[in-house]
Amino acid sequence: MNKSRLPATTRRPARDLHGIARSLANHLTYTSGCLPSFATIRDWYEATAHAVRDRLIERRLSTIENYVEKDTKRVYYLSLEFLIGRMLVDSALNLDIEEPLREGLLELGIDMENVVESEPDAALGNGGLGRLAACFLDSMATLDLPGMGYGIRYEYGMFTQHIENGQQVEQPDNWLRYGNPWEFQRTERLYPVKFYGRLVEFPDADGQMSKHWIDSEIVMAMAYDMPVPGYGTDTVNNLRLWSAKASREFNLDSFNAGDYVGAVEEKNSTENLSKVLYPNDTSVMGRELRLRQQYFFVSASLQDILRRFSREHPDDWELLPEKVAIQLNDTHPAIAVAEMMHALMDTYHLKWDQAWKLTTKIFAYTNHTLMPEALETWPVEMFERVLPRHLDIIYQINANFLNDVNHRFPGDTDLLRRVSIVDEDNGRRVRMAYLAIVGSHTVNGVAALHSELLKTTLFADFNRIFPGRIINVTNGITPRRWLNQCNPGLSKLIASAIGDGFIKDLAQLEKLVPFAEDTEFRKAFMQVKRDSQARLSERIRVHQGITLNTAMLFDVQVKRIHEYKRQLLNVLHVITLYNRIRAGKTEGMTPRVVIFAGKAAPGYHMAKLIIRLILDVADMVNRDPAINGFLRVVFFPNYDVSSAERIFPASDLSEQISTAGTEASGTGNMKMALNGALTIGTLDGANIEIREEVGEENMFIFGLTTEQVAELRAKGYNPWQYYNSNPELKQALDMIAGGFFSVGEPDRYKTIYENLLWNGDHYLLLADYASYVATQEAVGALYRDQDEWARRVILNVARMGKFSSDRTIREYAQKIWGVQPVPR
Ligand code: 26Q
Repeated sequence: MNKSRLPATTRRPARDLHGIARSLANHLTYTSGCLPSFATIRDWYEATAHAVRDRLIERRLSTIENYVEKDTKRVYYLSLEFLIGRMLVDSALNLDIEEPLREGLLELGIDMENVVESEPDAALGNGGLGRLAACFLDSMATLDLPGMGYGIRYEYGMFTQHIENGQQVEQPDNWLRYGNPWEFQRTERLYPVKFYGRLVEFPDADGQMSKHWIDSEIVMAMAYDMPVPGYGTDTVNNLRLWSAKASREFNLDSFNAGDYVGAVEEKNSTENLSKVLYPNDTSVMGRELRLRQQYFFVSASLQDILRRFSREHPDDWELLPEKVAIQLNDTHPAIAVAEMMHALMDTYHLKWDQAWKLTTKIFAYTNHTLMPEALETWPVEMFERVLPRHLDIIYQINANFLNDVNHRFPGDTDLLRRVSIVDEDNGRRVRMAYLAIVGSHTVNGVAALHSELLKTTLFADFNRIFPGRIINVTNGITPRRWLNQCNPGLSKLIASAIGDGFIKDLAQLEKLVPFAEDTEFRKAFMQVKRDSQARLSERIRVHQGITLNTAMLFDVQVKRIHEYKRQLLNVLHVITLYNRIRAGKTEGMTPRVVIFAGKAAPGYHMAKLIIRLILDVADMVNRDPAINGFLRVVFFPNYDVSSAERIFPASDLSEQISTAGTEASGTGNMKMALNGALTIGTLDGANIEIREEVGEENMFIFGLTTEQVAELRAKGYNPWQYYNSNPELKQALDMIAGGFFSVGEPDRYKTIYENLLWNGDHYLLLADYASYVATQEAVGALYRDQDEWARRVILNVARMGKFSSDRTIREYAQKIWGVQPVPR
């Protein structure tokens, strides 16, 4: 390896106020090309981002140098989603230049707040899974781990949500419209990715028969790099996103044939590959373009990984698993198992057995859902057309696997049928989760309950076949973005009590426990909360014309809209409060504002109908002065990372009310508790572990447990029984069904009513209703004792240390990847 040192003339750009102010002015002139007097806020954003970026580059280069020099094992996190949000403040804080930046801008007459708000929110993800990937990148860099993310540079991220006529309307998210100052285009990092064509078999030079994939179409993958700075360290890792470019040869064919327009059209259709992020939508599952996106980024990433490895360790393939660990973020990149075999055998000419041994030492797979309808499968017919070589490899993997199983469990033909990677019962489909399990050394769930359920239900057969392969690594969140950055007031208050070590070592929050007994500290804490609520309220007043009062309890449910998450149960509670207020039963009632936010997948009709109902109920409640002293309802549109950063610090009550056994982990639950909310929740996902940490007396748990859910379903659940025996529940449901909230269109919510009563109420809302409403009363009662409320909130914050993604990433590093920190 010839070492490529930084040129001696390279100087670290200054980080003091003076140096930064100069840098801002320079970039305004030489990068944005404009005079201060004519500069728009976007010009200032561009100049500011470049000033920060300059201070990342040198660290990025020395990080690369460090990894190469020490010949370290690398971790590659393959994910179709990285929900990174805005980068400016995050980078500035991680580099410790936020203050001089703010001052420098002020000297130039610019309020940094406005600059920050003009950055588009990079929404290259749907929700929890994508945000988890972004938190993991932050933690890997902060822990000096040689980790790298690989994904797609979608031209359009998650759609933006608008509310028109009381309904969700989707608009494309053209986040790259004005360019992206954080990315580095790598025009030389270009790989061909093949699609379609056919397989033929003929002998190689050495006379061995081998498979050849011919007549394929080629799309080029071009790399774009985004720096990922760690906090309080010089490490800057990399997120490499692939963009599709039409290949030159491919165009030439058509040009030569004289079809100019056709050639350009074709170019367009290939470049469509990286055009848009798919929403998490069962109705679009099985789309060919999605399979092609998956293969596109997997193939480019593996080519890149293997090129890096073979450059550093020519021909030493046995070393591969000691230098490379690859994490599959759900099954979305699971085709990587077959692609690794394809690359090792067809490009690097390894034999099957050696290639397979290496492959299964490299991959690990994280599962994020138990819901059978969310598991990815592809029709064999489509697979064969798009990726003929890979289907062939999968058949061989499956044959070897089933053969092993048959030897170990002789005669159990039903077992073979159940675990086959190719599902032969539902019109022949490739089961990507099974491919991922068979091709990985470790499979993990994302919370203790979830991993347990994987072992006993969804993957029980595999747990028997591969004992010990399935483990748990509970999710976490990065305290940099989700405390220090989004809640500077709270962060400073905590630091004034225990120092600022918690930002890098969240377990230190434990030192706050004694402060829960300190009246002054409680007051200061609640004042910080009020300030955040005032900030959020101002936003809501300006954009929605709804005025809030920070003395109210801020009751918050923000997350994707999904039936299993039970936003409808929350609505039933809201309607119940409404009815009590109308009936004058307000004695002892705590005024509250119920805030919802979340996107519904465009093809998920029930989810969209739920949004519509929330908006209709909100309208009725907010308009009525007799009601709105006690109750207000807000639907905050276009929930994204940036709005989450505003909402979490303002929340008093965190709604985590999924049917037990359905939410794999949840991470919003962690974000709200860390920002000083108490949780009302079921014993589901990570709620269980949060309760273990904060103590059951400091959390509001209600509803059926996973076991009780199973029992109730087994004995035959009858929603009518709850309807008929609970007058408040009956009244609320009858109002929905009777058009009370949809005057002029009484049938608008008929399907909701039907689902809950006639179609079996799959998520058991009615069964949990009474317990939920009673628990909400206890919440309201406690809130009236502000001092005691504050005490419990502080205890919650103090005991959230476990849920730092730093802890999560340390566990991945030890239990799965076998990598160690590589500080400079
Ligand atoms: C599938 C097929 C076609 C198109 C899109 C998809 C798709 C996209 C995104 C399927 C699923 C997702 C995202 C799932 C997700 O966010 N799951 C959440 O992951 C979190 C992190 O582990 C958990 O905390 C949540 O409980 C889980 O719901």
